[in-house]
Amino acid sequence: MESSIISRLEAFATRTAVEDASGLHTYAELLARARGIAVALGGQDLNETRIAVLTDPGADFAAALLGIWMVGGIAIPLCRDHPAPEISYVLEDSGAIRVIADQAHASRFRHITLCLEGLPKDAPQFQPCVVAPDRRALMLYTSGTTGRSKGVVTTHAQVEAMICPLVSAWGWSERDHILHVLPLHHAHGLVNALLCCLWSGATCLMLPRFVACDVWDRLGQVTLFMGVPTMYRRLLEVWEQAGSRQRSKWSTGCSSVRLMVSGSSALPADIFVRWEKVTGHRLLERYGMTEIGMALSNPLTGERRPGTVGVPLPGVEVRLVDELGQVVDSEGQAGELQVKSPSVFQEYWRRPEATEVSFQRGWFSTGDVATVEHGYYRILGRKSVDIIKTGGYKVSALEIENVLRSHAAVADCAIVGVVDEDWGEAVCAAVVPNPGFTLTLDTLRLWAKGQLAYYKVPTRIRILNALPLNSTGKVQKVALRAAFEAPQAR
Ligand code: MLC
Ligand code: AMP
Repeated sequence: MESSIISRLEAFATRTAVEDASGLHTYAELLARARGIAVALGGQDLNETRIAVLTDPGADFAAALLGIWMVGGIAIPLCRDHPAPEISYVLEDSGAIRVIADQAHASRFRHITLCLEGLPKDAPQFQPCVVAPDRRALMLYTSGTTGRSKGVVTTHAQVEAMICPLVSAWGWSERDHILHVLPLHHAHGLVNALLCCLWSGATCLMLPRFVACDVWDRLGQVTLFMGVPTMYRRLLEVWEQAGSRQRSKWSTGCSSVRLMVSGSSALPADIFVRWEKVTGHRLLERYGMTEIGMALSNPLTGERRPGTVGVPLPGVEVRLVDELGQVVDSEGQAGELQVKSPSVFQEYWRRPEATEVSFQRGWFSTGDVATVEHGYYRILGRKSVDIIKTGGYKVSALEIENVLRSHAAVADCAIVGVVDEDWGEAVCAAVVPNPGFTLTLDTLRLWAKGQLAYYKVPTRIRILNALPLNSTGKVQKVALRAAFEAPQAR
């Protein structure tokens, strides 16, 4: 049996799959393009060879993904905004042998790039390879508490298990039309928005990037929208700055939308309230993770409770455990959230120890602390201070520290996530300079921009003579964070 997403898509042939900067693309055209790519990749079973994808958002991206799956490869979506060191790391760590790229990005890694521009638009004779559901399909890179980011590997069956509960819980159908402005190298944009859409035979309107005014202008044409809280905050700011006619046009446009979803980091209560006032929509907040797909969601019909992430999705088991590993079952008591579900990932790529320690007798430990209140889950925060969520992106404090320490002027440093209205948390650095060096925020940020993804570059840097240590010699990150958060530090 070929991958079931591919056989599903065949049934939607004449419908519009993707609308992007180059126009409308039917499902038949998407599949034809994918066949052309599959043949360019050799047309034979690649047996889980890793193939990266680097394109602007649009039909090319979807076709590349499907083309890789047609020949049994593992797809690794890359982020076009990442600097060369980040991309090289992913390519090396994954052992990718090819990067499928569009014209805009093809020159970045010339020797292994397969440029979409020159590929045939179809290969009608080609038949997709038979790929068993338990074969690896996808690798998404995500940060953890240690070292550099890890490749989260999911099989075809697991990808399908991520898609199906969302399709049923959120009522996706062929009639849906989603406005897509999320990055494609993460679960939110890739699975929840793009793959759920294609699985349903719906239409995906993909904008080149998130620009608040463009989103407002397009909301009137769609039925679904998904974003991270930073996006909703930006949208509200733009609306509040607009004139009254513009405001009323934008607000009225939202009446065509049937569902607006927020996730990837905590949705502040004020955004929920302001969004409802401006659009009439009560945002549906849900909770998920690259390793597990989505686990908890407020209901499509029924009460959406602000500040909570709802109840387990179909097929997902969830429990809370205390520090001794005991299951917490009393109302309001906090515990680490653990998940068991067919959508839980297979492994961290080539890191068996990391994979093993993340499971407790079949339950995946998320590292998030939660409570249950009247049946709805509330996320309280992370167990580790070294994981930061900024603009919906997860970043590792230790990874940034390691990079900053490689700068000649930096003797030592500590990274903390500091509460921030715009980003949820902002990446902040305390830096101890090497004697004889002068460090400024601007020079260090400029240098870091060449090394790290833009959302990992510290927004605020404090120069200290020494880092505050506790009695065991560990950096007092909680105190450091509090110092950044103090009103006089802003
Ligand atoms: C961008 N900048 C930041 C930053 N992000 N600065 C500090 N902290 C951050 N997090 C900087 C840029 O480098 C730029 O700097 C300046 O801010 C303005 O950039 P912008 O263009 O206004 O911001 P933008 O790049 O548009 O980013 C905002 C955003 C983006 C919200 C669109 O963060 C985003 O796409 N977030 C989505 C993340 C996501 O999809 N997460 C899902 C993970 S999966 P300068 O100096 O150049 O001006 C997951 C599972 C689940 O979590 O549950 O979903
Ligand atoms: P990632 O590793 O990028 O997939 O990010 C997953 C993490 O995002 C989770 O472990 C949570 O910490 C966070 N997250 C996702 N959705 C929510 C939400 N609705 N509220 C709070 N945190 C969230």
